[in-house]
Amino acid sequence: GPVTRWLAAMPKAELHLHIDGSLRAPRLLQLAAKHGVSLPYASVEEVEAAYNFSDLQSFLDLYYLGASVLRDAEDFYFLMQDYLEVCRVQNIVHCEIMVEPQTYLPQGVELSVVLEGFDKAIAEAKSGWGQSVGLILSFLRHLPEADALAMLEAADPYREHFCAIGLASAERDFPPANFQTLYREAKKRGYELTAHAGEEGPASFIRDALQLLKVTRIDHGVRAVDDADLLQQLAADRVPLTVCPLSNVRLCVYDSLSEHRIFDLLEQGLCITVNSDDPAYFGGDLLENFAALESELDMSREQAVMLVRNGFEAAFLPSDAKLALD
Ligand code: ES4
Ligand code: ZN
Repeated sequence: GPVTRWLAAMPKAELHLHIDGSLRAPRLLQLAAKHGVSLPYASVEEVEAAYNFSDLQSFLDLYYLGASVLRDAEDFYFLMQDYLEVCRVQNIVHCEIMVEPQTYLPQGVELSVVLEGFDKAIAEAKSGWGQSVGLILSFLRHLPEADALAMLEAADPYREHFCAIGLASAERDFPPANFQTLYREAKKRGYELTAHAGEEGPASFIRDALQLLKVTRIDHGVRAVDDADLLQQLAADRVPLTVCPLSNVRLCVYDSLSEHRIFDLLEQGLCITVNSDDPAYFGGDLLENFAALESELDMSREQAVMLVRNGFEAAFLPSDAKLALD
């Protein structure tokens, strides 16, 4: 629609993007063939037909299977290059990308290899068109906190590569309370702090992420609608929520976008941002998420501008850098 066409040319930020979730079917099949990894798919069509999810776990099973084809620095270079090309085309001038190094350990891939590939693609995008990129060191909550702590330490030599830490994967059985030592250790090291909370899990997990983990931003956070006091606190403190509309529908958090409460949250004064989460799996990049808000929820120009501005307000950037980008 007209609002989305207008947004296309506007500089935007994206703050909630799992790099493994940007691995598209053609690249997935290419890398599987390169490394002789057998997958239950014979074609792009078969891959995409499998992306039909009933909940978060049914998605995560295919997400980790897909990420298992990533083996050497060249693979990580191509993966990052593909996403940064989307940033260029969609005018996403600043992005914060979640990297989940624990995902690659079963394949014997170390963090140094991952960052070698990512760094090359990021350096090219920075010098090529001035792309701004932050990396978020994101941990897998279905694994023990001790594993996360070991990865946090393994990342110490690469501290300057990351702006923040995050917490992803299966939420419901793995509450924020399990990761208090991890977040205390990360804060000591000077990382910014974010965590997935209130996607499939209850509003109380958002409270716990704020109180126990001391996060300053919440990934998803849509279940805050169930807790009026929490909504007031989120609005008063301008705690950003990185909302992912197409993700929420594809993972059945909402039956359809028409039931999404994103504009109620925005009107209540919360710092709501729009993001694509896992665009290869959920059917759209950032602009397609905005397009869906326009077609299904009648997003106005005023609402669109607030969402875009919030993306820069919520970014883990020094305030002077934000003004330069905004
Ligand atoms: C994720 Cl949508 C979502 N939720 C939690 N963890 C994730 N990892 C990748 N995508
Ligand atoms: Zn996510």
